[in-house]
Amino acid sequence: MKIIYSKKHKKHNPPFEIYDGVKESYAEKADRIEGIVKTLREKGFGKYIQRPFRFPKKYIQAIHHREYVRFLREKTQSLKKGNVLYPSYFMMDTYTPLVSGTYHAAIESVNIALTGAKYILQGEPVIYSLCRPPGHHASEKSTGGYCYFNNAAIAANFLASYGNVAILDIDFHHGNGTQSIFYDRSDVLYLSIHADPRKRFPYSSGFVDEIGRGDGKGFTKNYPLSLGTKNSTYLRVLEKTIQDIENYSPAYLIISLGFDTYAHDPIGGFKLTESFYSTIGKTIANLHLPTLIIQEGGYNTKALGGLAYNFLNGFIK
Ligand code: SP5
Ligand code: ZN
Repeated sequence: MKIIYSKKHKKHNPPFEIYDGVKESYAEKADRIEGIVKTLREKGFGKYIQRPFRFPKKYIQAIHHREYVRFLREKTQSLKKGNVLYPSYFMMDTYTPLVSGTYHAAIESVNIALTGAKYILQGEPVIYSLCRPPGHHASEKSTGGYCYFNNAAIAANFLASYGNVAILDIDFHHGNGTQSIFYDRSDVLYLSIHADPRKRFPYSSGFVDEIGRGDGKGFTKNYPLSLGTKNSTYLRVLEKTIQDIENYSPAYLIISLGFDTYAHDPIGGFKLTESFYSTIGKTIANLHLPTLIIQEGGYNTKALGGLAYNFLNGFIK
């Protein structure tokens, strides 16, 4: 399996986030991706592409407003090394600050997703795009939830020129950005399994009555689950989404993959076990669709490598 990676993510290193008015260490750390790479290397898993291709800005501008893209570029350029910028216009929460390396890292994260999509078009059956920063909370003109550009949405929009795309979002949090971006479209199906938004970020979306609008009506589907959800319940719901995808019969599948569903994730709240990730991978692989796996969240830096290995190994078996 090809794994797309770049070391440029390390330039994005916010020192803290603010939660309940308290400064806490930044959960979306560089060690997340480095930990995954370390474990997969030790196990001899995957073939690394270390230099993602570069793509024209038009692919980002197809999803994000030009003023938003310009804001992120110019603001980060104006920041001195070590400076941090917290909420302002285009920035809606206290988890998603700008530092001097943020824009370049976020652009490279998009390149990682698009490089994966390009390989899928060339006939690769499955690609793992190790995106960081993550993307699924970023909407047309807003950062949020550690996300700046919506990597999965940009890749989905790129692939949608060649055939319908289903996005299966299995991060612990609802992908409000991705939902919003495709809410009116029928050529991209958005499905998400996530924590009850009344209890967890992003709070304001991810409810079952959000089903799309206009042409997109019926092409968004949310599966919120209670905190404490275990393997067995999760698998039943995952199988429902597999049925939804079969009914839709897309040409391509994108997985927004979060490991914050893990029982010992520091900010999650489900009870999924380590070995269960191979069942998740295997269940999705049964669709036999060309699949682009995009990394989203997951914050137990020590466990992430094992979780990724189990998921990917389950997928290819
Ligand atoms: C991509 C992704 O998974 N984004 C998640 C964004 C959630 N951010 C809010 C969580 C704040 C966590 N800090 C809680 C520490 C409790 N002491
Ligand atoms: Zn998440």
